[in-house]
Amino acid sequence: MTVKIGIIGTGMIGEEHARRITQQLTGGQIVAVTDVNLDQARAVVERLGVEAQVYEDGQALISAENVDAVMVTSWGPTHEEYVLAAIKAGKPVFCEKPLATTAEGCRHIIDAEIKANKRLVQVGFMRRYDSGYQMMKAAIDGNRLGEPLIVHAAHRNPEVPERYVTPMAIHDTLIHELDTFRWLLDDDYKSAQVLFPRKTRHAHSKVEDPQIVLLETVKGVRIDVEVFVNCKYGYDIQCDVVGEEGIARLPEPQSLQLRQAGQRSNEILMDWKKRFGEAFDVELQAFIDGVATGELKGPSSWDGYAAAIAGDVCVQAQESGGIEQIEMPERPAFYA
Ligand code: NAI
Ligand code: NAD
Ligand code: ISE
Repeated sequence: MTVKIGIIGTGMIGEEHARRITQQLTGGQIVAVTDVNLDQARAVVERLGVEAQVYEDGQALISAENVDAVMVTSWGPTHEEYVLAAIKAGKPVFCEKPLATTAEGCRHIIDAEIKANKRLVQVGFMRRYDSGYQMMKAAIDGNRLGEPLIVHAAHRNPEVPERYVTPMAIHDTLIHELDTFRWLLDDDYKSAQVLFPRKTRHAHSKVEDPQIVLLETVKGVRIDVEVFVNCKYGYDIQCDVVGEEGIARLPEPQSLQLRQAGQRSNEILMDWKKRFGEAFDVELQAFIDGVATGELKGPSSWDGYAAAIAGDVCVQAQESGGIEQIEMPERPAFYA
């Protein structure tokens, strides 16, 4: 079966995902696209050389008869509306992170999916498909470190645009760590605090940068994450899990070591596209296969909701400066 896919939002990642499905992956075909900027949607269809219809808006695309599955890759604030519409139409939907920009928005999606009585949503938390994180998870689950006690992590981007403001360090950036550590440690969060070190001169006026997020989990693991989105030197994702009997470190992306002109050096990547390229491939192939077999297995709406609850509390902690408690509701049996 070829899964016929419609893409809402043909910006940077929408185009990347469409290219992957068309040129690299198997079993999927882009048959429909839309974007608030219709010229951009047309340009992507042309650049990829696909036979896809350009729809006036997301709602029209979702209702199109030949669209089997939907991918939402538009701006975060638009995700909730499109995911709800796809669920209403009974169509599987891959939604880029965040599932919705608030926990309340995610809750609406959970309620709709439970009402539909079928798992229809996969959230774009691609780090779960990264081979490095998978090796770390296997080491933790195989008890090779003993019980995890501490996590030290960093999420660094070279720079961000003017529209990126202080809370986006949580909703747009830390959201990946918020999902990753729940999955990696098989745990949930209990409290959060955000500290603001001295601000870099490279950050514009509306973003505090860097930030340090301190999290505590239900099992008592302490996590520190440096979010530094104007670090200039590269796109750099770091993670160490300290256990009772050992430490697991996230592998660096493979790169050539050069000895030249009196120096030994390795390239550092400059953006997320290359760093998580293979993870995006595996993630989207899993979505296509899940649609084809009628069984989606990747990160669920519940994972999107859990990350959003913790994210909302981190934003409160940014504002209060204090330690804020994170209350996770009980997981419905539907998401067991
Ligand atoms: P972008 O700004 O390049 O693309 C977004 C596109 O959505 C634009 O073309 C815009 O015109 C379109 N759009 C906005 N509102 C729309 C609407 N209501 N209907 C149709 N189209 C609409 O943004 P980018 O970087 O591609 O990010 C898109 C999403 O992907 C975001 O949710 C972002 O968080 C996520 N993302 C995830 C990454 C990951 O590592 N998983 C990496 C980069 C982005
Ligand atoms: P982008 O700005 O390049 O693209 C967003 C696109 O959405 C634009 O083309 C915009 O015109 C379109 N759009 C906005 N509102 C729309 C609407 N109502 N209907 C249809 N289209 C609409 O952004 P991006 O970098 O591609 O990010 C898009 C999403 O992907 C975001 O949610 C972002 O968080 C996520 N993202 C995830 C990763 C990741 O690592 N998983 C990386 C980048 C972006
Ligand atoms: C972007 O939207 C992503 O999702 C990237 O993975 C992340 O590293 C970056 O900080 C975000 O802006």
